[in-house]
Amino acid sequence: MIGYGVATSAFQVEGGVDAHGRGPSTWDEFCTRPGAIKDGSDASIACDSYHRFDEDLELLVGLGVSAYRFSISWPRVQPTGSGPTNAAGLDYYDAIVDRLLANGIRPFPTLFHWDLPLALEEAGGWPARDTALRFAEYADLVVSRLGDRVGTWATMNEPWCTAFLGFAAGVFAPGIREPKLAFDAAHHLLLGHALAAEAMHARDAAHEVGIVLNLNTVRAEPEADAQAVAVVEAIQNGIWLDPLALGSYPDAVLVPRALHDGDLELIRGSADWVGINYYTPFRVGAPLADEAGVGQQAEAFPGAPPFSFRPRGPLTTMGWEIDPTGLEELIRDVSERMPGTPLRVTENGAAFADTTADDRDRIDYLSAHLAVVERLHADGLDLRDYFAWSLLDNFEWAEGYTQTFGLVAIEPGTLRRQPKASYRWYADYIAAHR
Ligand code: IFM
Repeated sequence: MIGYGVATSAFQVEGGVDAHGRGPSTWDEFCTRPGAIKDGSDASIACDSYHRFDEDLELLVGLGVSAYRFSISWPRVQPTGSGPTNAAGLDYYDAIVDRLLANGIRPFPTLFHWDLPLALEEAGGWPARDTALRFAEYADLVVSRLGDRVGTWATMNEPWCTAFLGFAAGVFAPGIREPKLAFDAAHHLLLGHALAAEAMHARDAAHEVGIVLNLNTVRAEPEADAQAVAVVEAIQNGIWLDPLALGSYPDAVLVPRALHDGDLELIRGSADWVGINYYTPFRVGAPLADEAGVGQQAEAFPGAPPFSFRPRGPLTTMGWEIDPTGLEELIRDVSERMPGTPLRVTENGAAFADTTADDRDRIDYLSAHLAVVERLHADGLDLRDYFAWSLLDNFEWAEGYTQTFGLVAIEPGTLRRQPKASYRWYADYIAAHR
């Protein structure tokens, strides 16, 4: 049976960045840099979910979800990323877990959704091996507190974004453009996942520890450079799936300098399940004459010969092509590359302008993608959950508040939650498919 849920992440919804001993994160700092966030905003208040979890819970109950995917803020739990725990931070998530369970909702936490404690970023961040070790300690301390009630865990969310948008394109925190560091960061994110899984399993072998990846179906336009297509595929998908499934890095990518003997043996087989975040396929074409093929996103694929992304309409306001067949191809591909590994769709959704609360375009998007999930599940693929992104309109990273993915809008100023038509539609869908 598929579990239907919704997803959020701590930095995007919580706010309360100074509350009860939370330390600063790399994203708090990144938001202060002129030009880093499109609308000059930050996430200091966001949806204020830190203080309004009651309201969010009411929305979750109204939807009838079987699971809620949220993330735990590392700097709230361990303000400097190592050393003493902030008791108030752990208490906060402990209460969330209890309240979800009391309402029949399975807590589905992610341990790292990009908000690295700033002290760790200043000590080298993910390109430094020590960050992977600290992550495993943090994972262990969270599981030691919540592990009696939480059985399924995600370690990392979309490590590609942290590594390649953060260290190659430089458009995400920490805003660095040194591709070799991106490969080192990628390796340490995988290593951190594997070390955390080891520590969590040592506490209780029954914990199901997975990793959430933003994988993409990569489509080649006729004039595309084959090597560019291979590099895009390898950096988006293979650099994560191959070490996890095969214990090796794909030929098309630079082998990280950070690789030590024994690391790949540790990483191989370390994911009890894989979460797929799918929004759009990537269509790779020849470079465009006016920009020599190097757009902001192309910089996130170091080593690729010049190319351009050529999304075909219809597009969401993120400029992402809408194509549910890409989800089907992707899930089939991942299930072949990771045989026997349960899969989940851990994020899927769309940003639209939402000029009225009647967001028919989002309903169409979700229903088309859910139809794929139902079909694949009926075909016998081991697909366990589907999470719509997102419960709430929230802080969309470098896009600030300019992109709205929520089933529920947030009224500016009052932060009042205003369910859209898609919220009611999803509630009906869940009720009909339970
Ligand atoms: O908002 C993000 C989320 O944090 C990670 N996955 C993609 C979403 C939409 O861009």
